[in-house]
Amino acid sequence: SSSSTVLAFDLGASSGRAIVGRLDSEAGRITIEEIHRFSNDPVRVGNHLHWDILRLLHELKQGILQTKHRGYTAIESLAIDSWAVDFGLLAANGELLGNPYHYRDHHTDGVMAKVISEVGREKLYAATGLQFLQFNSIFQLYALKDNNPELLDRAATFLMIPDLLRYFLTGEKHSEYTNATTTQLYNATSLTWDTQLIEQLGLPASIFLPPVASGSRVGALSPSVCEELDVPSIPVIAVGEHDTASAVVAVPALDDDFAFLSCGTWSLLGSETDNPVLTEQALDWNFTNEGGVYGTNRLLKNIMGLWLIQECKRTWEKEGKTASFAELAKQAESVKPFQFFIDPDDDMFLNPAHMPKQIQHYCRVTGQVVPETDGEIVRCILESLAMKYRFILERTEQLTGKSYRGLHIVGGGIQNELLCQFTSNATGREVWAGPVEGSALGNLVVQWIALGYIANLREARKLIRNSFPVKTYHPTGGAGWQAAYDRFCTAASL
Ligand code: ADP
Ligand code: LRH
Repeated sequence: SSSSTVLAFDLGASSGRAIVGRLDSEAGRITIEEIHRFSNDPVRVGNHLHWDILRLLHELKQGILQTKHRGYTAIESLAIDSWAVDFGLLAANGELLGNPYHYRDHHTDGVMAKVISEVGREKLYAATGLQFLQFNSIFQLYALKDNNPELLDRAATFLMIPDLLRYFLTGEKHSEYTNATTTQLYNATSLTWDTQLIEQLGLPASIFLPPVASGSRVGALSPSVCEELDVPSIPVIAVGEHDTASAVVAVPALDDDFAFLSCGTWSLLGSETDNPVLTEQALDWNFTNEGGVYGTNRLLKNIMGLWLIQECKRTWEKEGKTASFAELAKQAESVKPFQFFIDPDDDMFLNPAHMPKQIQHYCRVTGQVVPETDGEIVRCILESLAMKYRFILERTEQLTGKSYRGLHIVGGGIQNELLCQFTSNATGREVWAGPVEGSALGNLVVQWIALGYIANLREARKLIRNSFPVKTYHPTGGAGWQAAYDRFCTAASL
């Protein structure tokens, strides 16, 4: 038949969703229905921050139940994608050891410097192609050596978050390629775990499973899950299980060379390249090379993203104020432009106790006007993000030697239209916003490629382009943004 229905679970750091996708090959159209959405709330226990992994499993099961309740009786497959770098460790008997740590946990503070001094910055970059972020799996594992050695001693298997949840659903243990490349323990050239590096750091090489290619069939819902939920067994596919890999699959680009911004909790800005870019300049600018589906490479940089706003919102809610993301953007809109800038990527913003105060602190110590109202703080964040996007977009062009007419933005962040407009203004280029559910769509289409319904990545992008609206933003506000950019660079010491 020419139509197919599959299920995607897309877990972001702020929320997760279950989305059913229907492909009508004859009409060349995809339609989606969100059947379940849930917040993803990390839990602080003592001094540590963990993911609530069993609750996430519970929510996946609720999503599967919803397919039944909504009459989707012929789901051909399902797949999971999620944020990168985090993992669980299994004991020899297959049980999960401890609660996976959240990448913003402070157990990796200071660890990166130790590992760099042991291995060398150049050597680590040449091997893995990965940007240095203090929470990469390599630093988390190294931190465990000191803080929780019993856990590492007992570990038999390393599974990243989607691998782990998939294992809970199927009983099969597999490591998926795109996510493995975010650990900083995977060799970008030999495309295998870097056993030499792993052993040099005194980590157990035996816990890492050889990755399966994205788009592989990796089992089916286990008898125990089927019995519990009273559903038929559904085949499970390992898609680009890193959410950013899936988001970039869904960029509805017409050009072969395009720049993208995957905009959610994080802002990931860069371009697809045929091979990892491991130059001195890329290392110096700390760009990353992450594995994509079907042999693609993503050259990009993490920008702190809407985390800054999420954290302000969470803080204000604790203080008894309630304003939605849309309302906060509205408050920001009426604030006078270009009064205060931060470097969104300053380490001080990774996980501060009080985000609004941290932003005020940054402005104070850099000798700027200090934002006081909630609207002013949000304005400061949005303008600073847009400026940082310009900065990284221009560096991306220098690294690839290409120039980009505009910027594709996908993800939940496109609902912030002010941010999209600011980004167009700051970059002086068109912004093409959509689709909003980028990662889930990338997840869905790779399932359809695996099932034989879509020929390849190019066809998948064309289908997405034909099926979902893309909103174009044109630069406005002219010279003001140019002059302000120089002030941003000064405030951010760039
Ligand atoms: P993740 O997958 O990382 O959890 P999403 O892609 O779901 O993140 O994007 C969530 C972000 O989108 C929120 O942090 C918020 O800033 C933004 N957002 C969502 N809805 C709106 C809205 N109606 N108006 C403005 N911004 C929004
Ligand atoms: C975005 C993301 C990003 C990683 C971060 C930990 O959700 O996967 O690509 O760097 O989370």
